[in-house]
Amino acid sequence: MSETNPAATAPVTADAAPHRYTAAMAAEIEARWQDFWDAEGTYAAPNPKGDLAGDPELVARPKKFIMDMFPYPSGAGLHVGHPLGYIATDVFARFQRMTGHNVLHTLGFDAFGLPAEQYAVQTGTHPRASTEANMKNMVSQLRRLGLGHDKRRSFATIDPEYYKWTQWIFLQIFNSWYDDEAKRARPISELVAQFDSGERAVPGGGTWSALTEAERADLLGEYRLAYASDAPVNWCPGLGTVLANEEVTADGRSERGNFPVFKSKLRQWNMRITAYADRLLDDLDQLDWPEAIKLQQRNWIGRSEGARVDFPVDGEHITVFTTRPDTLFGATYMVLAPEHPLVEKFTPAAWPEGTRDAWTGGHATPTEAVAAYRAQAASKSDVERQAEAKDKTGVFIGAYATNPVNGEQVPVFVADYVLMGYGTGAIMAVPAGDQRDFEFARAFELPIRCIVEPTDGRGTDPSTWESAFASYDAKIMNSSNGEVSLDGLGVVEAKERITEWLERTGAGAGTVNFRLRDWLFSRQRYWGEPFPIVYDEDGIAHPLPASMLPLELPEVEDYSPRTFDPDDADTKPETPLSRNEDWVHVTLDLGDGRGPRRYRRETNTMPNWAGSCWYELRYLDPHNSEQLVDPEIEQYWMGPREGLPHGGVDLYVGGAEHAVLHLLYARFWSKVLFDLGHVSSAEPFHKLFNQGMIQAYVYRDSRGIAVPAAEVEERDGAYFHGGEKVSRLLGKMGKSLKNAVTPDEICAEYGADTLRLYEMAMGPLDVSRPWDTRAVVGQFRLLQRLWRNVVDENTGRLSVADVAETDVDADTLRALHKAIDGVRQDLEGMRFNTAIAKVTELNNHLTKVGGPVPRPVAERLVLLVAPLAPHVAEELWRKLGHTASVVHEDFPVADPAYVVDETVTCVVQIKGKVKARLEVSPSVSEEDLEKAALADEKVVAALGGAGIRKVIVRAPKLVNIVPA
Ligand code: ANZ
Repeated sequence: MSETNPAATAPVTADAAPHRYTAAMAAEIEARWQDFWDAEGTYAAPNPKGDLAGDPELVARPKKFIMDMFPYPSGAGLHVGHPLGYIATDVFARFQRMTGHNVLHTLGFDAFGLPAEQYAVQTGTHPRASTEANMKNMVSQLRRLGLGHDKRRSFATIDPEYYKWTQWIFLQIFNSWYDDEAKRARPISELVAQFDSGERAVPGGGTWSALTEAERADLLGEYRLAYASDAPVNWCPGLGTVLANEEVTADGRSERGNFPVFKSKLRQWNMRITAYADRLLDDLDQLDWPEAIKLQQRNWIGRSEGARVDFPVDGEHITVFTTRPDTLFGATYMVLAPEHPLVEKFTPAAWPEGTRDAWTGGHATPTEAVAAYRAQAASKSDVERQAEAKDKTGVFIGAYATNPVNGEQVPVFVADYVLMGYGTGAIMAVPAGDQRDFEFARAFELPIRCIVEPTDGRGTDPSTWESAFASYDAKIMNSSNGEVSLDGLGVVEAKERITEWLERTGAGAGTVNFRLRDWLFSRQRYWGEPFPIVYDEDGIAHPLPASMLPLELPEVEDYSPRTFDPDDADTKPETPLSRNEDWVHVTLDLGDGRGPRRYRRETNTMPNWAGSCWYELRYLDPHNSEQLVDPEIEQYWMGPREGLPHGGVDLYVGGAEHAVLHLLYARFWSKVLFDLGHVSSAEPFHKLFNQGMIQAYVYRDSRGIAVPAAEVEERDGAYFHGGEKVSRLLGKMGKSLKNAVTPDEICAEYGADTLRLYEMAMGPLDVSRPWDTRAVVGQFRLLQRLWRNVVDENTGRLSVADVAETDVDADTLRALHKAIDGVRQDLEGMRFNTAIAKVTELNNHLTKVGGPVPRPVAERLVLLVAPLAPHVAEELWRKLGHTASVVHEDFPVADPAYVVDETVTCVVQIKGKVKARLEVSPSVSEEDLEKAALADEKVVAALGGAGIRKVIVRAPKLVNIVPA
C-alpha cells in the first residue's frame, strides 16, 4: 500500500533536528558499513586449513554452521517474504559470533531448474545467461539487507566446478552397492571380488568368469545404488519428461504444470534409496527437527511390519503381503493388481464350472474379462483407484488359490484397489477385517468369516454387519487347524504365533514392507547436470573417469524436450541433449585398458534435486579442486557431536514444503558418502527449523481478478479500487496476486535495519504472519529512539553520561540486566520477536527516565541490538569510541543480582487460618503456587493426611485450602 509516512519524511523538513535518524541517514550508514564489512572480510569464517585458513584463535572456538535453504534465482526477484528466514539465520549467526563461536554462514544458489529452461525456450536466451542475470539481481537485493555472509564460500549449482562434484558423487553412488549384512554401502569392486572368489554365489549358478560382459553388467545393475531400469515410471507427456513419485500430486498429476501423469515403462536412472529405508527412519529419532516433518518422513518411508504368505496355485504360488497375518483364517478370496505379471499365467481360456455371473463382468471368457478390466484400470491414477471407496470393481480371473492355513480353495480376482507398486501387488482378502475387502465381498457375493470376537455388540453373524470389524484390542476366534490355533489370543500374540507357523511350514515369513520407492533420477531436460555415463556399442553403461569431470552441458539449438498431447500416454520422451550429435557420439579412452572406443553419451540430465543434495559440504571447502571436501575441514564443521553418531549443520532454516523431497534425498546422499568414508557425519542437518510464511492481503474485483494492492484504498472498513468495491482475503504474496512488496521499497523508505526488525518482530518465527506495510514504521521509531538515547539529534555528538556502573540508579540497572538476561535467552531460543520487545522496553525505560543515558547502559543496549539491527549498532558503537567492529564483540552477560525477581509473601490458610508463609515471585502462576503450597512442610503437617476438598488460589498472595 502506498502511504506517505510522516516519520520517514519528517527529516527533510526545515525544522527537523539535523542529526535525527532518518531514512536518508539509514541509507548512508548502511551502505557505508556494508562496504566496510566487504572490504574487511568481517564475516569470513576461517577453516582449520587450506585456502580459507585463518585466525587460529577463531578456529579454536566452538563452531556453529548456520544455513538457509538456498534460493532458486527466479526472474521475479525477491519480495519481502523471501528473506524472512535469511534475516532470522543472520540474527542468530550474529548472536553466535558474539557468544564465542566460529560461525559459518553463507548463501549460494540452487540454479538449475525449469523456469530458466522455459524462459530459454520462449526467448532463445541461454538458461545460463538468464540465470546469471537473476542471480546478480538477487545478490544485490540481499546485500542491501546487511546479511553477514562469508561471500568467499558462495557458489551456484550450475558452476561447472560445483557440478563436477555432483557428477563425482553420482559416480560414487553408481560404483557402490548396499551390503545388507554390514548395513552399509560398499564399493562395487568388493562385490565383484565376492562373485569372483565364489564367496557369494552368482545367481542362476555358474561362475563370474563365465559370464559375458553384458551379463556381468546386468548382474551388477541389480546391486548398484544408482542403476538404470525399465520399470514403470511417471511419464508426463505434457511436460515431455518423467517425474519422481515425490513430484506427482495426490491427484496423480504433475506438481509443476498440473498435467496428467501415466505409468509407462521407460529405461531410466534410479537411486536405490530403499536400501536405506531403515536407517533413514531410525536416524530421525536423533535429529532435532520439528515433529511434523519427522512424521511426514516416517509416513513417506511407511514402514509396515507383517508377513508374506504364499497361496499355491497350480504348482506355483501367489505371494501376498499382509500386516494382519493373524486374520489368515478369514481370507476368503484373493486380489491381484491388474498389472500383476502372474495374471496372464493364471487366467484360463474358459470360466471354470460354477463361476457366478456377478464375477465375470458379463464377459464370455476370463481372458476377455481380464483384458477389458485392465484397460479400464490403466486409465486411472493410483489415487483415483484407491479413492473410489464405495463402488468396488473387479473381475474373477477364473483361477483358485489354496489358503495354506486351512486348504480352502479361494477365488482370485483382479481389482484396481490393489496397487502394483505396494507390497507384492497381491493381497489375501479378509472381508471381516478390512473395510475395502468387506465392501468388495458384499458386491461380489463372497463369504465373510468372523475371525475376531466383536466387542461392540454386533454379534458374530457377518451377514448382519454393516462394516468390517478389525479391532486391535479384540480376541481372535474361528482360527485353528490341527497344527496351530489362534483362538482366544490377542492380535499381537496371534501374529507372533501364526508367523512362527508360516515360517515352520515354509508357507510364509515375517517381513517388513516399506512404502518408499527407489528415486527416479533422470529427467528429459536441458538445464540440469549431464550424467557422467557413456554407453558402448553393446549398450553397456560405463562411468567416465573422474579426470573427465566436469562433463559440461553441450550447446544446443532447442532447449525443450519434445512435449506431447498431455493425454497421450503412448508417447516416448525425446531429450534436448540427444539433438547434439557431436556431443552424443564420441571416441574416448576411459583409461580402462581398452584404449579409444566409440561411445554414446547418456542424454538425460539429473533432476534439480541433485545439486541441493550435498551443497552444505561444498560451503566448507568451496575451492578445493582435488577433493569434494578436505576431510579435516569437513570434520571440523560437520563432525559427530557429543553422544551422537552424527554431526551436521547446527541450524538449517527453510520452508516446511521441503519435508520429504529435498530433505530425504540429502539425507540419503549423506549416508552413502558417510558409508564410503568421504564424510564423517551420516546426517546433513542436525537441527531443522521451518519458518512461517509472510502472507499478504489479496484484493479482488467483482470478477474475482486480483487488483494491485498498492492502489487499493480503505474507507470505513471497506476496500476500493478505482471506485469499485473489492474484496480482501489473506493469501500468498507474489507477482501474480499483485500484492508483492519488495525489500528494496522498504529499504528505500526506512532502511534495512527497520525491515530486519519488522520482519523479526512480526511474531514467532515458525508462525505465518500477514505483512502490513503501515506497521513497519513502528520499528523505525524504535531505532529513532535508540539513536536519540545515544546521540544528540541537534549536534550529532554522543550524548551519554560518562559514569561508572556503580553510579547508575538501581531501577535502570534492573531494567538493563533483565533485558540482557531476557534477550540472551530469546536469541538463543530463536524467539526474535520477544527479544525485540525486551530491547524496546529497555529503550523506553531510558527515554522515560530522561537525561543522558549512562555509558555502561548505552554500550550494552547497542550490543543487544547488534544482531538485530547491525548497521545502526555498528555506527553507534563507533560513536561510543570503539575502533573494532561490533560484530566480534562479546554479547553482554547479565548480573544475576539484578535479574532475580523481587519476591512477595504468600499466606497459606487452612480453613481460613494462616498456617504458612511462602516467598514467591510476583508473577507466579496459580498452578505453581498451589503446588508449592501443598508441598510446604507446615501445610502437610497441618493437614495431617486429610484429603482436600477445594483449593482457592489468589496468586501471588493467598492460598486457602479446604480439607475434605
Ligand atoms: C489382510 C488384512 C486383514 C489386511 C485385515 C488388513 C486388515 P499398510 O498398513 O499400509 O502396510 N495391502 C497389501 N498390499 C496391498 C496393495 N498392493 N494394494 C492395496 N492394498 C494392499 O497396509 C497393508 C495392508 O494393506 C495389508 O494387510 C493388505 O491387507 C493391504 F484385517 O492383509 B491386509
